[in-house]
Amino acid sequence: MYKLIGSPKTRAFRVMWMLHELGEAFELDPTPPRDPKLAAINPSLKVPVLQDGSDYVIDSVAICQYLADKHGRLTFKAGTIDRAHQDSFTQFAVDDVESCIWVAAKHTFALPEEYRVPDVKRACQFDFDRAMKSLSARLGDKQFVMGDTFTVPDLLLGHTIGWAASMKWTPPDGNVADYVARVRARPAFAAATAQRDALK
Ligand SMILES: N[C@@H](CCC(=O)N[C@@H](CS)C(=O)NCC(=O)O)C(=O)O
Repeated sequence: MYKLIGSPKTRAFRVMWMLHELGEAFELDPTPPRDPKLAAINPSLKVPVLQDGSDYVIDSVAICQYLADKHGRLTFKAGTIDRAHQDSFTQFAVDDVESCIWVAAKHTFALPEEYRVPDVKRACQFDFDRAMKSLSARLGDKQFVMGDTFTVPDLLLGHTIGWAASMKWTPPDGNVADYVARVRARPAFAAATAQRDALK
């Protein structure tokens, strides 16, 4: 059975959601970020970490893609043009969407206080709004970024754009807002949310 290490209030939530999508059993170890016990597994002391047998995989995106590949679901096959487009959306989720949210979050609470520059958040919001316009154009009237098939980048975008709402950043009414609502209405998202909230 898999073991997921990381408080579900963190990016570990993505992996929980993924495991629920796949219907895979897992043990949850809600270790918080920067816990010294992480040092032996991840020198950056970040979560999540997935334990698979005697192996540990770090980074939520790598873990989600690994699980999708291993179980042959929520992904196109490596080496196909569809996979190239899918991976392009994954990179977009990380580079264009997550990076501005994470930088803003760091300058709100994560960095030591003396390193926080509050004005950075305005620039991050500008970047986020730009990413939402780009996503709107790339998504068009498709159900999911790759068409009718829900894949790894949909999970990452659904999680990350939802996270942005905690800073009151939301996509304008339209195809992206509808897409995010659609993705977050999935039963596996509800199951992961219930599991997270039960730990509060
Ligand atoms: N790219 C990594 C980022 C992991 C990450 O930054 N996790 C946060 C919690 S969501 C963390 O552990 N932060 C501790 C720190 O930045 O020191 C991933 O997606 O897993």
